Amino acid sequence: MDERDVRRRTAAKIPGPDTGIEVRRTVCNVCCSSFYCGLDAYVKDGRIIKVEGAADHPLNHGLLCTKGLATREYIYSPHRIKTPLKRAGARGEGKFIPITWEEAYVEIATHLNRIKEEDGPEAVAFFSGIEKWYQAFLHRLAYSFGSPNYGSDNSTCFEAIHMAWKLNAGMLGAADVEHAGTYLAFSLNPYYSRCLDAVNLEKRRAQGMKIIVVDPRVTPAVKRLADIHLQNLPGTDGAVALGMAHLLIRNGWIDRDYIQNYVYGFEAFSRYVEQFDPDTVERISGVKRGELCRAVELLAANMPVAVHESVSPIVHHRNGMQNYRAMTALSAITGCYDRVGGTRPRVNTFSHQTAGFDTREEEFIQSRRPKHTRPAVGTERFPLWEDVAGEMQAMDLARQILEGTPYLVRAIVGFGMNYRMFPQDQKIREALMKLDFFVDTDLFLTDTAKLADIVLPACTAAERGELKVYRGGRAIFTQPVIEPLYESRPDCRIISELAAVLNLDDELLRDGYEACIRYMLQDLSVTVEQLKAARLPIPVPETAPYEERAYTKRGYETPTGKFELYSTVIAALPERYGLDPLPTYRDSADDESAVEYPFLLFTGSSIPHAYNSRLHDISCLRAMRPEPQADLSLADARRLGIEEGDMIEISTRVGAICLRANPSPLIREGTVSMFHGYREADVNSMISWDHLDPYSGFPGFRSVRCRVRRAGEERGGSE
Ligand SMILES: Nc1nc2c(c(=O)[nH]1)N[C@H]1C(S)=C(S)[C@@H](COP(=O)(O)OP(=O)(O)OC[C@H]3O[C@@H](n4cnc5c(=O)[nH]c(N)nc54)[C@H](O)[C@@H]3O)O[C@H]1N2
Ligand SMILES: Nc1nc2c(c(=O)[nH]1)N[C@H]1C(S)=C(S)[C@@H](COP(=O)(O)OP(=O)(O)OC[C@H]3O[C@@H](n4cnc5c(=O)[nH]c(N)nc54)[C@H](O)[C@@H]3O)O[C@H]1N2
Ligand SMILES: [Mo]
Repeated sequence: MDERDVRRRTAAKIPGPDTGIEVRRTVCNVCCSSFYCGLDAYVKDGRIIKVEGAADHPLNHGLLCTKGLATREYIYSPHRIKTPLKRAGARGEGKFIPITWEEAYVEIATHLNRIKEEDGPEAVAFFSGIEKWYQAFLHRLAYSFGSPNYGSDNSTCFEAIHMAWKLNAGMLGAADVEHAGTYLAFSLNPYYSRCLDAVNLEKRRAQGMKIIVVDPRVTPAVKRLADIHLQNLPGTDGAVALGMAHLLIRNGWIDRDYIQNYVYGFEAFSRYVEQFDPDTVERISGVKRGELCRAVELLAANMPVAVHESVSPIVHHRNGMQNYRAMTALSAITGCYDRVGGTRPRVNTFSHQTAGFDTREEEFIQSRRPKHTRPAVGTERFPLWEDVAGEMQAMDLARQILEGTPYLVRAIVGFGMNYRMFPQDQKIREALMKLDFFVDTDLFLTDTAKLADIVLPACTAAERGELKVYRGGRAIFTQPVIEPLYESRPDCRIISELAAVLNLDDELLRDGYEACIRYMLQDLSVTVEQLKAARLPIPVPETAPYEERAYTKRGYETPTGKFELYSTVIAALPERYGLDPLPTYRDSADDESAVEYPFLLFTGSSIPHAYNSRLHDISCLRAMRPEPQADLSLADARRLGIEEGDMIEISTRVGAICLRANPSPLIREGTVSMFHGYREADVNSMISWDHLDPYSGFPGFRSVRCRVRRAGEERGGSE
């Protein structure tokens, strides 16, 4: 082959000894909590020059979404932090000087150990953003340090769903889509948030599975998947579910045997749902009575029903946890819980993924849980929280820092912390400004990192090796495909090194990531060596096949051993909390302000090309929706004289922002939809930090009263 040929092959990125291009296997980690798609990185001279989906990977079969395809731009972003940094100017000024890792560690150890000595270990909180891969390690670090104050995105994401399941059935449930007759999907748009699920749902629909989508918006899922779309108002899912229960019970489309043997509180529940007749449900939720009846008929005729386990929209409301319990009640009264084609009980295997085998991850964390500490942040305010989540409810963190009650929190050790994920984020920002010491670890110098005293550079999944587990009982230990860029390090290495410099009595954590993984996998017959040598996730022999009703027969892990429609755990709480044992429905939006703030703002639906606050600076992705926008219905826009692209002001009792209007036929009248994550249109600055679900502490991100007007107009023109 002549030189020209090699040049052409190199330009075409063809791997081979002549071109010096090697294909190395890793995983895509942009959607850190959803899928870990197999990724082939084409590497030349230590640099990734191209990525594609791994064709032979059992999960994604070569597919990659827009976000994964931007992996190279993400890894080589000019905003990556290159070295550890130390604050040079005033806090928040964003001025830093580069320092060495050793200097950074000395600073961190000195400050944290001093604060611990002065005010106790609880005065130091450890907080992680949504990135999952190091969370168990950071949790253990907090515990070994002696602080119960480890918290994470769990304070706003998914964990309220776990709470609902735990109260009802003692453990998590997962919809068995593979065998369902009907898929009852409250809030479903996998085309944007869980792309691979969309592929599977299309296949299942072609095989005859019926799909009912409950969603305030008309989405690709509604268009491509739904047999019936119930377009409800945000936050009214509880009423819709209770209305379905009403119809199922009234028509006798329930499983009396199952109810009699395995359900607790059915009588009280069925009395309660009597009031949720289709007319009432229509009045509350906006779902037409005929549509509700049609949906219930469809699912009754196509059993078993699998109720979709949404990730967060259902629980991002002040009555969210209860709404979710109402949804899960449908599985119980139809006898579809712990059943093929219904909902299967599940336990997390590792790092928030369910793979069907057990690891010692939970023990890895809990064995270090400090005893006799002061209560973790938020756990007195939200009494159900700690038992389920095993961490602080960070929605109370800003308040505790600012007020200093019941005790001082003076320092935060942040990993991937993004203050903008909090409601009324100016409060948590104010709290971060007030801290004696704040260290943040991230890939990028984010607005949160800019508030830190010390910033540590982490690396991406391509630059590290880690355990990943997969549905169907598979696992792999990935290998780095390139060296960590600049001076960045894998988070888990940083955590181990922190354990050492803080002089913690935790040998295992100090021994590093791999030693900890060996500990967690010790009961399995696969070895770390085998997992490391694998190109594809390999089967773990200890994976237990699902056995229908096995869990039911053993008795659920609830106080009564039954599926609790009436929660005995809630009933046992002191009355002052005012929490209901039945999955009662309440208006999630603050109705007192409905006249002044007539619109219902719901925020946070996933956009295809960004992941929360990530990827907004990647130009090829940003180009798809360059500016933040607010979607509102065509009718509302017409009434307010708003046209596409007009600047509008959206305001709530807490704040206001201006952004462009996107009148859309896909939105319900009376509602406004906005994506979160845009720093120049920070929707969370308008959502009160007190707008929280009293059961879970979750913020009501998706039902906030607001008003809308064209920007620059006097108040007279507003609505
Ligand atoms: N209004 C509104 N607000 C919301 C929501 C909503 O629906 N509406 N949703 C809520 C939900 S469900 C969630 S999960 C949160 C989002 O939770 P966030 O934690 O805000 O999620 P991200 O923006 O994805 O990631 C946070 C940070 O992690 C960093 N990061 C990425 N990978 C790594 C890594 O490997 N190591 C380290 N150290 N850092 C890394 C990123 O650069 C980013 O700065 O937002 C919540 N806030
Ligand atoms: N591309 C992309 N993917 C993501 C993320 C991202 O930012 N971008 N974020 C990740 C994170 S942190 C999370 S938690 C998940 C969330 O993922 P999902 O749980 O899938 O949630 P969303 O995509 O936010 O919303 C799904 C649908 O719920 C609807 N919805 C909103 N409010 C309500 C309501 O009150 N009731 C009902 N029935 N429907 C409602 C929305 O209109 C939307 O169409 O996605 C993850 N995946
Ligand atoms: Mo989330």
